[in-house]
Amino acid sequence: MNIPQEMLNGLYLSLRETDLGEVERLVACGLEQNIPPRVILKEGLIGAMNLIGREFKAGEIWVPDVLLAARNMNRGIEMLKAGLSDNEITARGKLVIGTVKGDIHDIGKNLVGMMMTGAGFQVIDLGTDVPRARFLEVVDREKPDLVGLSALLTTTMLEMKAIITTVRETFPDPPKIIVGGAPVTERFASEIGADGYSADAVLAVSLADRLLSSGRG
Ligand code: B1M
Repeated sequence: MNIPQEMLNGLYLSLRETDLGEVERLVACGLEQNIPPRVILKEGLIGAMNLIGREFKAGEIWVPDVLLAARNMNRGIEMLKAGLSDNEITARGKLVIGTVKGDIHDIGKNLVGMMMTGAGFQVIDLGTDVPRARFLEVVDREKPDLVGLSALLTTTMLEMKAIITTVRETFPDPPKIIVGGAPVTERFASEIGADGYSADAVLAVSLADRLLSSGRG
């Protein structure tokens, strides 16, 4: 069953205008009309978030708009979760993300996490100032496809290399590791052996897709 165009437009506008009540109303309305939760998720919420991501990249909207849109989208996903299989929730892959030890900057990392959620990844956010041991513990438990490391300080970005080395030494089949943050460059990422670097949250989604499809291919 397809989702009515009117509902698609409504979901996009309510996320764009950060109208949480309207997001909840439309998701509830879709469920009442027996539209499958995976359709509401993929076509409705993820479709709308992709458009919002493009607007952000084009400089038409700002960081707080995206953060609020993504927060409201998460509320919509919560309402759908009971009707989604684990497979449908993690369909595109699982990401563990965090800001490395010694660093409490989280705006960019949150943006990346939210864009990835918006694109259909399951995101486990470890927060900020995350010790290496915590990354190891969660990778061991969750077996993610990807680990995302964020750093905003020239001092803390060095911690990324230590995490990459330790993860690879610890796990025989390690997840792909992507890095980002204001001082991080493509060159630095390659020097520390990261699987990928992205300059912004929108590009992080295509990077993740690329890495996972090459891994699966
Ligand atoms: Co801090 N800070 N700060 N700060 N802060 C910077 C980073 C700094 C450049 C400011 C400056 O001096 N010009 C400077 C670092 C200098 C350096 O290392 N060379 C700095 C400093 C020095 C500090 C303190 C040490 C200050 C002090 O206490 N003396 C201190 C450090 C505390 C700590 O971490 N231990 C500190 C503290 C803070 C606040 C708490 C006040 C606050 C953070 C609030 C928060 O995050 N909740 C803060 C802020 C806001 C900034 C600036 C002004 C803005 C950062 C930001 O949120 N940008 C910043 C200056 C700047 O960057 N222009 C600065 C917006 C955000 C959307 O961009 O995080 O780059 P960004 O994320 C981008 C991309 O980088 C990418 O996607 C996002 C966009 O789409 N990206 C990824 C990010 N992570 C990614 C991960 C990926 C992929 C892409 O894959 C996993």
